[in-house]
Amino acid sequence: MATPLEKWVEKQAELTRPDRIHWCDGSEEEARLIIQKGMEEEKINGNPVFYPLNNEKWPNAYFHRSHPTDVARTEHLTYVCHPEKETAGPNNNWMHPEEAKKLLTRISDGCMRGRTMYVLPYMMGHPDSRFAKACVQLTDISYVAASMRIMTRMSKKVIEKIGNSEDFVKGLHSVGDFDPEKRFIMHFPDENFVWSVGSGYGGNALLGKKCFSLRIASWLGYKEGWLAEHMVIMGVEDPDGEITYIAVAMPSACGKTNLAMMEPALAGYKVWTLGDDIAWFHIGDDGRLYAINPEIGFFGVAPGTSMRSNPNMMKTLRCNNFYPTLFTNTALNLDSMEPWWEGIDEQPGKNMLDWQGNKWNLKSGTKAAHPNSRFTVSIYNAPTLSKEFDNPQGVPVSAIIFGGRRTQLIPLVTEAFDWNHGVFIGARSGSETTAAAIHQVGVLRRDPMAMLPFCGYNMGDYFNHWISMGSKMKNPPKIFSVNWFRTDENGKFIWPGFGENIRVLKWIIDRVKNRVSGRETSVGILPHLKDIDLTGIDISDEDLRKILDVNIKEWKEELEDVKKFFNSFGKRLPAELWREYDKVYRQAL
Ligand code: OXD
Ligand code: MN
Repeated sequence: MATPLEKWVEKQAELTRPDRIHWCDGSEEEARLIIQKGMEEEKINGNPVFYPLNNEKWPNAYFHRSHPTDVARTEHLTYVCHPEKETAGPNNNWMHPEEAKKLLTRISDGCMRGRTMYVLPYMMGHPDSRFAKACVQLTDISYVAASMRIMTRMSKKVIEKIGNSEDFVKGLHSVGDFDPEKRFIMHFPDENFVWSVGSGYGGNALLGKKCFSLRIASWLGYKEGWLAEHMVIMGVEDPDGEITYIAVAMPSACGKTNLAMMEPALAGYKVWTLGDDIAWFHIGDDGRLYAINPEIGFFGVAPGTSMRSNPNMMKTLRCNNFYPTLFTNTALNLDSMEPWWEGIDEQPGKNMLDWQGNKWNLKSGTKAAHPNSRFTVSIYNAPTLSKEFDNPQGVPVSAIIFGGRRTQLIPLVTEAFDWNHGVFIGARSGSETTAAAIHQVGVLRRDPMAMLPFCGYNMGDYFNHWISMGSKMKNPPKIFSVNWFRTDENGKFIWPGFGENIRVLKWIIDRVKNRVSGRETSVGILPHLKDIDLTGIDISDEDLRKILDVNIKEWKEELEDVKKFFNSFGKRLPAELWREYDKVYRQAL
């Protein structure tokens, strides 16, 4: 008798009609075979899916060049298909589930012809964790199969775990013919199902990541009393050897990965990495908030990554273990067969190809690597991996930080007065857009909790859920806002960032431990200048004052914009957030 899983796979195969079906077991040998198939048989735009790289310098690493139209998340083609539009909210594109399925059925008819369907069984979360979820994704491209094995706990044991149950998360993915006109990422939250066609890009095609672990999981969290968030999880060890766990929300390409594995510039501090993108939070019996990272890999932005900005990532990328490392849409040095990107430590070689495979040199006047070129690498390679990473309970979080890319206004660091004020800070957060999604780069958009593209339901309800989570915790984390990106009149960053950010984290930890007092302002609690440790860096008191300043006139403009944004959620915006808004607004007058 076929199991529900086997029946489901069979049904998808009847529609998509692959030549072969390969049930993956997650083994190392299988990963090698899949990559080999990508090098020798499968093609994108007439080119192999994978190229081998210099194994001595980049062990077990492979290069992938995507279809040129397929380089980032396509938010305008991403839909959340609740039965009611109102449930999806103004923050999501919506289509009725039946209509969406009809459309995708038409597009997917026979789409895997001539190809292999890979059946990928995987867990999001440690298999021993009661918060983990069993999932199965189908895909028709080796790149996605190989990437999913790096990013998730893929194993045939998941098939045994699912057994005869219908309770597993389903993902159906096909690259189709990469036609942007037939590209859709559709979510069916009530069925734990994601259907993605026309793209091989990580955020559109690795369905355990944004699609399940954020969009669908946020909906599950809303119904079941937990949170799925777009956050780093890190432990900061202080000179006494005590570790404080912190979760940090920042929009895409704002340096979350660098932060998660930072080499602190202050003596005696050490950062331990638990995750760079996704956190699932549950309230523990002790009334604290516990976080797990459901993933086991990094899908990070390559440009700007170097021994200066992120030495631990450079070591991670050059480490050899059970999992291969993939580079996507970087440039390629043809003499040494090494990946290259803007901001890496070495100069480009003489014989370079850009991310599209064209001859390139410094005079070409274009970027060699795509600004959203990526690496996919195992977290187990990281020298900073926390010893708590595989703890099925997760880690207790003492501080939540909301950040964004704001060249003006938002101070270097601010502490919320309490949980609800912290939720207000998260909800009003905005950031200047980057290349991680297809839209105009560098414009300010409100991005509450860095979840605007990832919240799988109405954000008004999501804010209510955050408020109610606070009321259920005896010991909620303190909430902060940070901004590393303030610029001066010449457009130069004022704060040095990277490993120097530990100076801000130190203040945050000192506040969590009640070691320092703060300065109350209308927008929150700010540090006294003397409490930011500046030993060993060259930043003037005047500059520090500037980035810890509260400019009331500018805040009034900001609040007007926040009001417009809040109004878009109508009655669903919680009264608590309007109360917090009014408090700040009144003081700013
Ligand atoms: C990511 C993103 O890739 O947020 O993590 O876009
Ligand atoms: Mn992300």
